Amino acid sequence: MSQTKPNILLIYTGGTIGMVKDIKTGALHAFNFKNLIKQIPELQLLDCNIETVSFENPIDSSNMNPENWVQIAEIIEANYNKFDGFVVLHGSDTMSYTASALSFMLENLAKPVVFTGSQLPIGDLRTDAKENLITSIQIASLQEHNSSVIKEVCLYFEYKLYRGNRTTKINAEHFQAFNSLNYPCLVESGVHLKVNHQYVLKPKADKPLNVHKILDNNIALVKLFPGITESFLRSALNTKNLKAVILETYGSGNCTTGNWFLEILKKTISKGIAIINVTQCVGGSVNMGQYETSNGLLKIGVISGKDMTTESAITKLMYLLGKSYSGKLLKMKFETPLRGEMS
Ligand code: ASN
Repeated sequence: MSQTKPNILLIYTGGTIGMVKDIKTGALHAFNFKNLIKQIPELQLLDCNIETVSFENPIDSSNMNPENWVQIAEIIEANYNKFDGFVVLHGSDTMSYTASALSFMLENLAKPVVFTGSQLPIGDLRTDAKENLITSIQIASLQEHNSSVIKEVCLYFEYKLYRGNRTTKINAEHFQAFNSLNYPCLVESGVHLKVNHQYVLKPKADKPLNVHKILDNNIALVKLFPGITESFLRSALNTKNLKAVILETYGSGNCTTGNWFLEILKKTISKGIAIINVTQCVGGSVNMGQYETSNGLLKIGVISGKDMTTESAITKLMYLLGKSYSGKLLKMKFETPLRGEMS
């Protein structure tokens, strides 16, 4: 057992958790991080040392972008040896994207990186922020045999810790804003913290953290819907500098068998643009070939996103394209689980 208290770094990026209402407009906007800490004197009761660092200009997470992901990764990289765990305060709207991105960017991570936020500001009487923040810090502090219990990028919200790259925001109203339908939760918070050890990633201990900072966002996301037009699809896939497209298909990876549709996709692939199939469903997996309506995709060389979330597929694609993978190598890498993001 470690004799010293774990050191936790709290990274504040913005989000509802630290917002206040503009008296004139009634709209929520980010406010100074120091005020956030003042709101939670309970933090002093935790059995760990907490240091904080904040984005110079905290943002609503709808303004998050890959440069901000690099910013978060660099804060973790610069402080990796000094701290035992990291808690990232982030708006809930795009938290699943950021958590997924960071999971790919932080290779050989052997310490917890816990994303959390809230649905109501921390100063609100009925806030969910305090529980989310306090338990996230406790989870990031969990140690066993002198090493962190959680060694991956995860997301804590409303009594559950999930693998970050398995989550999706499912509700803008409920305190349970996230879900992870294709992977069980890692920790449940009740009277005790129940760690589901069998589901936690166990990375090889001897490799140093390797931070990947090049992300290529020359990608597109196309969600299929009955009635999608040829002209829309054609123009979307003709986007300048496009390197890969994520197609959100129906059910287990199905789409129309219309000739025009498969012809456009075939032509796109022949130009060296990769096409990835993920499902619109929040749970379950793409299984090309199970139905006639997905057989065509399989034949023309569409890549399977299997049971990945769209958030994870987008960020994994940016990460792999950032390594300049293309063709068969991109397909092979994409279809291989890298950080527990697919089954
Ligand atoms: N718009 C907010 C954000 O994502 C929503 C939230 O944090 N609950 O920054």
